[in-house]
Amino acid sequence: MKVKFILPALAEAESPFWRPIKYSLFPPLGLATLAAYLSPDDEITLQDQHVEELTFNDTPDLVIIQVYITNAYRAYKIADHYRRIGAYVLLGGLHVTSLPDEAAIHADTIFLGPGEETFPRFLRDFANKSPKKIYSSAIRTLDKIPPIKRDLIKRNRYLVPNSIVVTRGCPHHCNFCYKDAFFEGGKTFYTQLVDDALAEIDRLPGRHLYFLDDHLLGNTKFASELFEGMKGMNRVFQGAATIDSILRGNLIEKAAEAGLRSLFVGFETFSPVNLKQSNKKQNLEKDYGKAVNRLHSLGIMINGSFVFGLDEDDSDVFKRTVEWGVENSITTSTYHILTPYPGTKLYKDMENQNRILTRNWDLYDTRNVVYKTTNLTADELKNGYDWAYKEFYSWSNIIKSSFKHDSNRHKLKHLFYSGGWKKFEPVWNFLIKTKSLNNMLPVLESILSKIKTTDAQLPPAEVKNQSQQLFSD
Ligand code: B12
Ligand code: SF4
Repeated sequence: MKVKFILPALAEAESPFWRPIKYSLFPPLGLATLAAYLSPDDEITLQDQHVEELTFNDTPDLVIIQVYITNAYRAYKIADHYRRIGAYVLLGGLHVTSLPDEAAIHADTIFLGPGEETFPRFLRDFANKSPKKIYSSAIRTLDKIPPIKRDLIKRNRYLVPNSIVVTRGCPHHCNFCYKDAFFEGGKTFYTQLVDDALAEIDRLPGRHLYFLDDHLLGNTKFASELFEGMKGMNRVFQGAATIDSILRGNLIEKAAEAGLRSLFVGFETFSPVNLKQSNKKQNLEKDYGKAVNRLHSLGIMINGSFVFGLDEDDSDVFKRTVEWGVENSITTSTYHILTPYPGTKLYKDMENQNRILTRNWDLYDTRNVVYKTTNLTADELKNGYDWAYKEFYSWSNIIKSSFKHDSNRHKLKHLFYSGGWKKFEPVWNFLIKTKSLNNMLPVLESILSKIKTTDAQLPPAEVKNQSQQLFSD
């Protein structure tokens, strides 16, 4: 059987805001996970429109498309094309789970929730010529899942080919998050067996890993054993976790020992009213500064996530948030305009209050205001958001923020990581065009290498040597 997997690109791919590098980071892990359930006799192709042109002159028997909210319209068009030429088309992923009726019009079969149990079930039914219209995931386990079919991934097109997920979901329930909607009808947080996770890590070449788990520290026992097993594997890795998990116990030290060098942290807002409204209990009454200091003392860089437009936000929120980030040496900041994704509690609340302004899903990219605001006007919110990005990533703030670290090596790492990410677009574009992005991996690994305590407070001449070393060791 000829099987084609497609990850369509989001609408933004055709806009002036398109940053090719942002979408050349991670390969389509979800699709490569599903491909592992096919038979060795199947002829499989996988195309990711973020990094390659899709071909439409083929005639696959089965087409499998992953639908995010911001690629939904494009996904539907691609699905319509393949159905017209007689292929059997499957749609699944977050957006299909949130809005099954919308997606069903464009598919032969749709899938709700994760695919590890439903996709093999479908394959059996398909072989028996009795596929159903809808498969809904009820059994949630990652035990005995086959190894991801990574040979389908064109590694040289991605900056971070070694992405990995060892858990699914998250133990928390923030009301703007997709997670409860996607995992409805079963467990909303579960992990792989530690040995299976370690085996998957072992299969990945090089040193660098990026854990895409929503909350890598979410299950203390699992994470502890994982980090214990990773000691001595000589890895450097990045991941995501919540404030409370950074402050609690000594899990974060274990993570650092295993190779954690940069962490995505959902600070989101400084306002307790906003936190309560978002059901973000894990951040309430937590000392953000203390969490930051703890990470820095372990040599871990921080990617802070912040949301603008929650009901208590006023016109000062942008300045306050950027200043805090710079003062606290946050390496990279990801700002979002609050976005009510269909299926979330936030969406339901806003719908009940008649606050949803548009259902054009292309605009649900966290860069546009799609709902009626309260304290801020829509223009203030959009302009403040644009200003915050510009201001945080101004050279003066990057330098100021980098030089607040105690250790000279940390100063340099911060400078290269943050400056490199936002200020060298032509270099990234060149690497993407020449399909040589993965040549940057050793540089990234070097920037993420360990900060030794002896690196602190080196004299200026040493700082220069260190900067040369960053790109050579
Ligand atoms: C990596 C990632 C990205 C990457 C690229 C995605 C890629 N190459 O796969 C980048 C950086 C490009 C990205 C960008 C954005 N992202 Co993003 N991203 C993620 C992240 C962290 C991991 C995705 C992942 O690999 N998961 C692991 C794999 C195994 O799971 P999976 O992909 O969901 O696939 C499983 C199921 O969905 C299902 N499945 C999927 N498709 C199909 C199809 C069929 C037929 C079947 C049977 C099953 C099936 O089976 C798979 C196995 O269980 C998720 C958070 C998360 N933990 O999922 C956010 C997430 C998907 N991103 C999100 C957002 C908001 C964005 C942005 C809009 C942010 C922005 N402001 O720019 C953009 C736009 C993305 C787009 N393309 O439209 C939201 C999506 C919300 C929504 N309702 O759509 C998420 C959920 C984060 C969050 N908590 O809000 N993202
Ligand atoms: S902590 Fe993060 S992943 Fe978990 S529910 Fe909240 S926003 Fe979603």
